Amino acid sequence: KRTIAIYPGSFDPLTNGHLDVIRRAQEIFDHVIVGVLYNSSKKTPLFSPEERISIIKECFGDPSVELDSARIEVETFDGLLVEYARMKNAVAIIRGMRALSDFESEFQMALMNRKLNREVQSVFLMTGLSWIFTSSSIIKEVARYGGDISDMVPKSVDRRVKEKFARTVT
Ligand code: COD
Repeated sequence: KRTIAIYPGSFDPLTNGHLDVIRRAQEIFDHVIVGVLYNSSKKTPLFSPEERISIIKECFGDPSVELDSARIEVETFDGLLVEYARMKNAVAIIRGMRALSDFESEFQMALMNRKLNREVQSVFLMTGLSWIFTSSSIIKEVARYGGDISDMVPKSVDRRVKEKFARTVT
């Protein structure tokens, strides 16, 4: 039986930290579904869900990213994560952990998800040391003011973020 895991997130935009989590998830599960979901606590995204998906797909196609793209799917879902997991027959929800600050909200989310759906387990993968301070929000903040983010994101994300801010008057 194929084991399916969902890696849900905002991915606004994808970072090397996210890619690191996906690589680790591929070592455990047969199939990884990267789900671009809506986080109601995050206002005004930089990229639309469609743009985020096309960015992720573009990165997966790049051989230097070293992912087995045949075993990954990317899609968006508007609704409860646990419903999405049920629909996809996923056995696990993957989340990445950085510093201690991630713990509280992740713990809360995992317990709520367990209450809503007992058939799916939350699995936490620790970040690689290089990505401990990498987050989509810090990347956007740095890029908005012209800072260099090239060592924290895949090449195509660096380009797409630059394009976006070139068009946005700040
Ligand atoms: N290293 C390792 N992991 C990382 C890194 C890094 N540098 N950066 C981010 N991550 C991890 C995050 O910890 C997270 O686990 C994942 O990658 C995705 O991160 P984000 O920031 O893109 O996504 P979030 O945290 O905004 O995603 C939240 C969801 C969209 C999954 C959540 O809001 C949700 O489930 N929404 C659907 C509605 C729902 O079911 N809500 C009830 C939840 S209890």
